[in-house]
Amino acid sequence: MTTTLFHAEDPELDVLYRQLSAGDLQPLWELKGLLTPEPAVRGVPHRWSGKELRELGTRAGDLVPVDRGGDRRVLACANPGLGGAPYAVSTLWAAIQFLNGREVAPAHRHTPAALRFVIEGSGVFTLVDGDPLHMAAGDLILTPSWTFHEHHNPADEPMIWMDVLDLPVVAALDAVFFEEGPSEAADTSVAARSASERWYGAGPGLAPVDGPALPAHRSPLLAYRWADTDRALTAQLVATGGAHARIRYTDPVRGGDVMPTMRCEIERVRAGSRTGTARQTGGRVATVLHGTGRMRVGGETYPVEPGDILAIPSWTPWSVEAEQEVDLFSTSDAPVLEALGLFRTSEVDGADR
Ligand code: GTQ
Ligand code: FE2
Repeated sequence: MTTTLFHAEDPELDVLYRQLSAGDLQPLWELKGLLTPEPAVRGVPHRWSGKELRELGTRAGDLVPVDRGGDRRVLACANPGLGGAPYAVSTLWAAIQFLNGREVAPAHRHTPAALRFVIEGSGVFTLVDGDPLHMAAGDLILTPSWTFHEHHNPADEPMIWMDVLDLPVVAALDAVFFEEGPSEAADTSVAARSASERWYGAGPGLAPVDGPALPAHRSPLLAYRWADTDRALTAQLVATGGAHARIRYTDPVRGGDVMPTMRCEIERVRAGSRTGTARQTGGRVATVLHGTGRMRVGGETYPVEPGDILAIPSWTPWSVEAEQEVDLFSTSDAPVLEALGLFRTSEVDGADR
C-alpha cells in the first residue's frame, strides 16, 4: 500500500508527487491541520445519563455472562466525535461495570491503569495484588498499572460502578500488555480494612516509619473513603466560607497525583451557586455523585443528576451550576500533560476553577 497521493497542476510536480507517494513520503506543504493555532479536539462534549447507564447495565447483567470479553461486563462510553472508538474523550476510557450478586470477575492485569468510582451501593470488593478493597458509594479505588485485580460480589444484590482507564494513552504509546491472573481461588476471607489502608490510610499527615517499600509510580494508598472525602470538602467550605470546594486525591506520603497518568478530583458546589468557567489541556471525565443542577461544557448545557457521566474534551470551557448541592468527581490526564510540559489552563470567567 502506498501513502496518500497528492496532485498538482504542474505536470513535473505531479510526477514528483507520484514518486513521493511511491516512496512513502508526504510533502508538508500539502498537509493541513497539523500545526493548529489551538488544539484540534475531536472529542465533543457529551453526557451519558446515569439512569440509562443503570438500566442498560442491568439489562446486560440479565443477558451477558461476566466471562465474555476481557472477563468484565462493561459498557464503554463512546464519544460521538471519536468515530466509533470506545473512549469517552480521546485520552480516557470511561465505562460502567455491572456485577450481579454472587458473581466474580476473574483476576487479570494490564499496563493501562484503572480506577473505580462508586455512585451507589456497596458489597463488592476488589482484590488488588491480593489486597481486598471494599467498594461503597463515594469511594475511589485504584488498580494501578500492572497490578492484578479481580472483583467479587458476595452479596445477593448486583452492584454498578464507574471505571476510568488511561487505555487510550497507553495504546497510543504502543505499550499495552495484558495477562490473565492465577487461576487458583483467591483468599476471600476478607479483612475489614485493606493492608494499603492500614499502612497508609491512618490519617492526615501520619506516615509509617517502617512501612512496606513505597511503589515507584503510584500512591501506596489504594482506597480513598467517602467519609474522609466528605469531611475534607465540608472543612474546606468552612475554611473559605465560600460556595465551591475542590479536593485533589493525592499520594499520602509524597503528595503527588495518585497515579502517573490520571489526576482525580472532587468538588462540591453549594445549592444555588455556580462555579467559574475555565478550560485546560487534556481530557476529563466527570460523574455526579450527589445533587442536581446544570453543567455547561463548551456550547452545551446539560441538566445533571447522580450517575451521569460527562465528557469534557481538551481545551473546552466548563462550569457547574448547582440546584441541590452537587458533589462532582472527575479524572483528567493532567499528570501526563504536566510531565511533558504541555499543561495549560485558562480562565474564561471567574477565578474559581
Ligand atoms: O475492571 O478490570 O472498564 O480490565 C475495562 C477494562 C474495567 C476491569 C474496564 C478492565 C476493567
Ligand atoms: Fe482490568
